[in-house]
Amino acid sequence: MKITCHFQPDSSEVDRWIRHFSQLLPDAEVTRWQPGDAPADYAFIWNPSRQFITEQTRLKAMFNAGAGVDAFLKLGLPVSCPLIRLEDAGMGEQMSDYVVQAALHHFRGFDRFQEQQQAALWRQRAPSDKADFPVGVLGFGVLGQRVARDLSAHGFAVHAWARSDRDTIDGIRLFHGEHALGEFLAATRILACLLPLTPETENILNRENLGRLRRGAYVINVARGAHVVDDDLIAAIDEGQIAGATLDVFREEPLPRSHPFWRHPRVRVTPHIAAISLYSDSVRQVVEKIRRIEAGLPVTGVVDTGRGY
Ligand code: NDP
Ligand code: OXD
Repeated sequence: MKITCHFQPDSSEVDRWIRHFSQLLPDAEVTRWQPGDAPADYAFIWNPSRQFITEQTRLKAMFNAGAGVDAFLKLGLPVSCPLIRLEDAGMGEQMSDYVVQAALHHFRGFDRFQEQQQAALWRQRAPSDKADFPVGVLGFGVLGQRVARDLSAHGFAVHAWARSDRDTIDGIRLFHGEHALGEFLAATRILACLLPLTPETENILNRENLGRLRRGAYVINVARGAHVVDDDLIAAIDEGQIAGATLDVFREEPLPRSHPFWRHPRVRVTPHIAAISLYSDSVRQVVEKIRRIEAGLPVTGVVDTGRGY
């Protein structure tokens, strides 16, 4: 079996992925793709080049080295075999830690305590009630569900928004579809975005939708930068409609040094680290799926390219 690995931009990371694949599949030939290479059976990719797609015509599947496939689909390349994304693979726990800390940070008023420390000001605050801070999770997929459950376990009242109709799960009220977005937002005081980036979800955190949240709501975006209209978010924070934001993802990454998010006192910025693809967990998942495909069994995580996730 031949597995080819191709990342753009090319990086030394590829060697580490190759080592992990070789450990789990010692009989497989695992290589870094070079133009003109013979066809492989499987590909492990991030942002592949057009030449790669044109040349690798005999793939049984392409595995995306992350959960989100927006970067791949944006390339507009023809896809003639299943495109399979990572499902959790160790990202769920990281994502949950990130969102729970951001929600608690806001709920417990730690931003204010940080400001007080800068002024050497000792001032206690009466505790808030979690019942007054309902959390809305945009996207109730692999990661959204994990985050929603863990927020709920921390005592928050949690509701979520997805595309397809489902009942309440584990006490989490579910809204679905465009028509229910307004009701979902109106019920939300802390918003966590875990949507895939698709034509329907791009710019979803715009002036209108931010204005539909409860006044003083807090925004956590760990999905993709293009979900947020940056100027609208800054305006909503400056007007007091939004209390602040924790942002892990941006339209342009790295976030340009001149971007106002860096210096805004109510915005916390992290460099796209909410959930990192872990070598061993990811490769174990991919190898398990390769074994299933070889055995003629179905696999999960196959991207619906028409739907965009
Ligand atoms: P999933 O595909 O499992 O879940 C996507 C969820 O979004 C589903 O519940 C889906 O609804 C919902 N959804 C999609 N389109 C719409 C729509 N138009 N309206 C309402 N709901 C919609 O994705 P994951 O949970 O695995 O990952 C989510 C995203 O997180 C990734 O796409 C990626 O962008 C981001 N990510 C960020 C990382 C980081 O480090 N910052 C790390 C990993 C991922 P339904 O259930 O009905 O299909
Ligand atoms: C992903 C990411 O999509 O790291 O996996 O953003």
